[in-house]
Amino acid sequence: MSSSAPASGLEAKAAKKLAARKRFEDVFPLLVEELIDYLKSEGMPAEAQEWYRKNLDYNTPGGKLNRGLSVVDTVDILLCTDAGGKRTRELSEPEYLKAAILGWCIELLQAYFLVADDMMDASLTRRGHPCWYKVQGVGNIAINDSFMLEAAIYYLLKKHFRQDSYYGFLLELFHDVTFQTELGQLIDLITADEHHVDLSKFSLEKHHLIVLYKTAFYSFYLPVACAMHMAGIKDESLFKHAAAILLPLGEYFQVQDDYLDAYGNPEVIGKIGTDIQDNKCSWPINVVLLHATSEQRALLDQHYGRKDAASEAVVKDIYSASNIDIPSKFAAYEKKSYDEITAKIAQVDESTGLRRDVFTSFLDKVYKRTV
Ligand code: DMA
Ligand code: MG
Ligand code: MG
Ligand code: MG
Repeated sequence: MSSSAPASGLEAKAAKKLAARKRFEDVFPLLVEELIDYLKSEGMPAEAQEWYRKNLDYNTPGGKLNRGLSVVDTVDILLCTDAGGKRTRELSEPEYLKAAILGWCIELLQAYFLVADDMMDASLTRRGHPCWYKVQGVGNIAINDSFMLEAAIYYLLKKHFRQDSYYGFLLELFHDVTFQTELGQLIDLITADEHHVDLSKFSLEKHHLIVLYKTAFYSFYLPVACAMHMAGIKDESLFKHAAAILLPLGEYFQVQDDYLDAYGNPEVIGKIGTDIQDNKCSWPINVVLLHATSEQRALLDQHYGRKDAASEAVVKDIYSASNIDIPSKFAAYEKKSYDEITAKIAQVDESTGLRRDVFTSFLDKVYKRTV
């Protein structure tokens, strides 16, 4: 296949995106070697080295890499564009490498959470493959494997950032955000009692708290805050300002995740939804509860949170019933969130060192996603 026509702007943009992703992906194997070398230096047997390599390779790359790539993109925007958005220089190779390592540390944090999350949620697939704990011979060893994914973060931070003035800030940030995420997972799990379904415990307020803590801090604030530290930003108020935009963006992202759990195509999202059977306080059920008739409510009380496909189907039928119509309510929510976040971004004062592009590029990565 050949074409003499010049690549359209869109094609050129897609090619650039693909190249950026490839450059980022190419850093990961170097980090795996550093981690395996550490095991070697500690005299760990070949079997342990191979196990850790497989854990790292199976669970870390292979996702959308939005979080990791956002660190690189943000460092690039902060260091290489002026107020107004004009490019002034390119990142040096060492600068790129450091940004990419920070990005991979966030992907490792994500891998750590997901390995554990899939066990706790009794999920079957992740990124189109069996969940790690479901892999032959892994089982409960996945618990320790999740800890070892987390440990990789601090090994790499120490190795590559110990000499930097902001090393302490990075450590504090990763620790704080991990704690916040674990708080979110805790309330997600205890609101989803497997043996006692009580829909009156759910509300959109509770949902807001769950998603803010379990997703927004680590997925949206953390990548940008890491990049801001690397770019030398010290002013606390700028971190607060960034959070005021990124946390609502993170909430929007988790509402998408909740919606896709019921309405996404498993072939595309790479995972089979479990929220209804798991009795989760997810976005669709909370919206449904606001609009259900008493007959629908009785059916929901009877079928939500039951571990069988027939009950799940009854619940999904109610989600799509004409008086409820979750897909159109979601579309409205999506538009409203986009408009609100865009308005917040427009208020960023670029003379402070922040850049609107940091936020628009993150928003563009997730707006109207189907994956
Ligand atoms: C994800 O919540 C949150 C963390 C911290 C992994 P979730 O269980 O809805 O995620 P998923 O749908 O990917 O299993
Ligand atoms: Mg889950
Ligand atoms: Mg979960
Ligand atoms: Mg989910």
